[in-house]
Amino acid sequence: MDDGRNLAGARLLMFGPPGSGKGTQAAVLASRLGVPAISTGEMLRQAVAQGSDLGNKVETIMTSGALVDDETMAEVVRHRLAQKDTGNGFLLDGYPRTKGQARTLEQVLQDQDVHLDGVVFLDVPTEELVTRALARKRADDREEVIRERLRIYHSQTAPLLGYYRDLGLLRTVDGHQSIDKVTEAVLASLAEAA
Ligand code: B4P
Repeated sequence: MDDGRNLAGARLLMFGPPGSGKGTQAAVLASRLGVPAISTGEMLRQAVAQGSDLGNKVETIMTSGALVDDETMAEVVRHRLAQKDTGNGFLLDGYPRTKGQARTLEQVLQDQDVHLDGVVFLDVPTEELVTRALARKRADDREEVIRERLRIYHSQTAPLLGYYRDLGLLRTVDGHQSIDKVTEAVLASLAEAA
């Protein structure tokens, strides 16, 4: 089984519907690959917890299940990807979520003269997503909010799958198995493509 060593320095995206395990896998994979895990959801939740200007701006939006606007997210991501620790690869989780965000990311990477190495899509059936999110009990994990996040995912985020498929970057992994098995499947799919 691949231990991820040949993927050191990779620039990867974790892609999938809310509750598919992007954050869970990003944390495990980042430590296996020796790159930072960058979760836009986590960064926003931290901003809310700190009561910063950004946090105050996004709190209500997040609790409703809506997406934070592209301009705000561009600022957050541009700033984060300019940090030194991303120089030797990163695992971006939860960004991009719209076509505008995908264009921003492309521009940011182009400005740094680097490119993405892979986009991992975690495929999980909808009812399992709802079950997982309800079990998680985060502030935005009420059933009607979860369903709204799923609706937005299908209308605004899922279309990006075709975009990354056309670029030859998409690796689809069955996310409906144990956390360890998903990790191994992700590493295997990336190693196959490397
Ligand atoms: P996120 O933090 O990205 O939240 P998510 O998509 O709901 O969760 P994720 O897929 O990471 O699931 P997790 O690993 O936790 O976004 C939250 C909000 O922030 C958004 O709704 C939006 O408002 C805002 N936001 C973030 N990024 C944005 C952007 N780019 N643009 C605009 N707005 C943005 O896993 C879910 C649960 O399942 C966990 O409890 C986990 O333990 C469990 N689990 C994971 N893998 C499992 C497995 N294999 N089997 C069983 N359970 C599993």
